[in-house]
Amino acid sequence: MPITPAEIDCLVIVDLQVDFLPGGRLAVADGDAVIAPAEALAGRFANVVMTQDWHPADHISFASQHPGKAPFEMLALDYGPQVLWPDHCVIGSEGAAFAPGLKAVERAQLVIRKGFRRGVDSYSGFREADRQTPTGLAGYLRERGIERVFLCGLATDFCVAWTALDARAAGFAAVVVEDACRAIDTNNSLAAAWAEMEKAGVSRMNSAAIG
Ligand code: VGL
Ligand code: ZN
Repeated sequence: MPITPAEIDCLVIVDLQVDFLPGGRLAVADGDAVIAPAEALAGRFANVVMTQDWHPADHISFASQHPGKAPFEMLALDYGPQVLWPDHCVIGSEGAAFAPGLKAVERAQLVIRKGFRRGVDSYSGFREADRQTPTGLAGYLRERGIERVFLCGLATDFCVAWTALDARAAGFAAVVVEDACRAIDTNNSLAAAWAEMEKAGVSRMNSAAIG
């Protein structure tokens, strides 16, 4: 039996942005395959929120800011280990825009931008990488009476996973819609993310089961 999204449910579309799509600056393999299922899901939920990775040009997560470092290397920062990335989703750039023609943008009631502080990354739509600074999303969802979030978008092992984990930490039920996500998978990150999500009580579903 498919489950029907109700008023307590919210779809969270994570970072469906040009730089994460094929041809983008931090392209996720097969990333454009999530567009159709994400669009279909957006039409089935009364409540839709999107996140948008939104970095200043000199963001600390960019390998280009650390002489001698290359993308996908790790660096110890004051708030913990940080993967270094190619420059991506720079504020106002074309790469930071949502996937061209994405109709879900019209369905979205809120866009949460994250990672806009130079010195702190934010994979999660709820809390920055210092694990302290809130984005405001938990309060927004609570005020709207949301109890369960369904997550889709890019990338499964980073922004989708961290957002799902923080949804659980904030007291929401969390469901990752697997066929509507794709992963970066660097340094075993996908398996590690799923292990953490399972431990935290994040469930997984296919979009065919929702509607
Ligand atoms: C993401 C790496 C860096 C993501 C964002 O959306 O998963 N990954 N910034
Ligand atoms: Zn980023």
